[in-house]
Amino acid sequence: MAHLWRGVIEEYRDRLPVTDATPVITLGEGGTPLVRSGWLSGIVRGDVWLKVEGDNPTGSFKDRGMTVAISIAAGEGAKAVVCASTGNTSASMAAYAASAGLTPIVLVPHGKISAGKMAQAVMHGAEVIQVNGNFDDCLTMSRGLAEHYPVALVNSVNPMRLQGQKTAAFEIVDALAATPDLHVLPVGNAGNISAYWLGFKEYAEAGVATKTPTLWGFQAEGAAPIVNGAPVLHPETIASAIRIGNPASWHLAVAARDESGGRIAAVSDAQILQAQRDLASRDGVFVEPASAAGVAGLLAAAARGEVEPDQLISVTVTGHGLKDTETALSGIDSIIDSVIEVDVDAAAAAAGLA
Ligand code: AN7
Repeated sequence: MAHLWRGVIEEYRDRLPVTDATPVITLGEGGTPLVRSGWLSGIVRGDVWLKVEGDNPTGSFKDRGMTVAISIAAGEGAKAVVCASTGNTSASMAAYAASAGLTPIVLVPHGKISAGKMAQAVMHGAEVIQVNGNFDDCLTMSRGLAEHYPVALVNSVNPMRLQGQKTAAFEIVDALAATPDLHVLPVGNAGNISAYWLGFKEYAEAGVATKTPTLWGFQAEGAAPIVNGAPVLHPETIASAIRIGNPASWHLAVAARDESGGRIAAVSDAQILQAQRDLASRDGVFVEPASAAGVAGLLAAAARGEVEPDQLISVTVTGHGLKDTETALSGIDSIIDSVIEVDVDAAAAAAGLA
């Protein structure tokens, strides 16, 4: 039976703050694959599923929130939209703004955005403003712009973003026809963990889900304000998407952690890069570094014997590996294995077949 996935607003309209008058700005986001990870399942002696959010239209989970935020902004007559970003929010906002005919204005930390994400914002027609500061400075500025100038703010402090992003939790429960015991994901500005908690709670309260999962969030060691219990003035990590020192949804994330009986912990850049390589080479799922933080955290917990066996576990991998090929390849000694002449036997020898 033919079925066209209609994007998260139409698929979950009755659970989203839209009306019949809201123009639906969609690129077909959501409906992303849930891929079983055999090696992770083996390591934790449970059943581990990856929610592959890099398969969204602009390559990250941000599209779920952006379809709702941009639709609402367009419906309210906005002409321009603004966000601060480590790269994915700006790529997503620029695409949805282009589709809606709005002017996208992007504030990013100078020199700290991957080339792929920058290309997306530029190609979608954004006014890209590089700021000599970090993400947190950009967010302060973007709030200031929205307060004093005719431009709508679509960072995740806009509650419409979390409303859209909660649909990922719905999809996991719908696809598994069960509620995970544990859900794991990266944490940066802390909107997504807050949104998942909204979604899981809503499904449980509506009786669609039988329970809520425990939530485990992972920050990068050099950008772990929630773990440290204090803002990080100069956050540093190779996972540029989560290089954030003062998350906007800090309190919501802590509430999600505590209400779910979960944890927010830190992983090192080395653990992140190893998890990224393992996901790519063992599961065939290529994610960007930040996206591997959840898997890195799950592995670290398993190594300490902290993962109970026989659990149903979902792990969100948040963005596509093609977003940042430079970082992915930075840890690889040589990306060219061999250069040969046009000769089958030489190819066989180079490939180790002969
Ligand atoms: C791939 O784009 O904050 O904890 O400005 O791009 O909801 O912030 C990106 C965040 C995880 C963290 N994985 O999610 C931005 C931005 C990827 C990301 C996160 C981000 P939140």
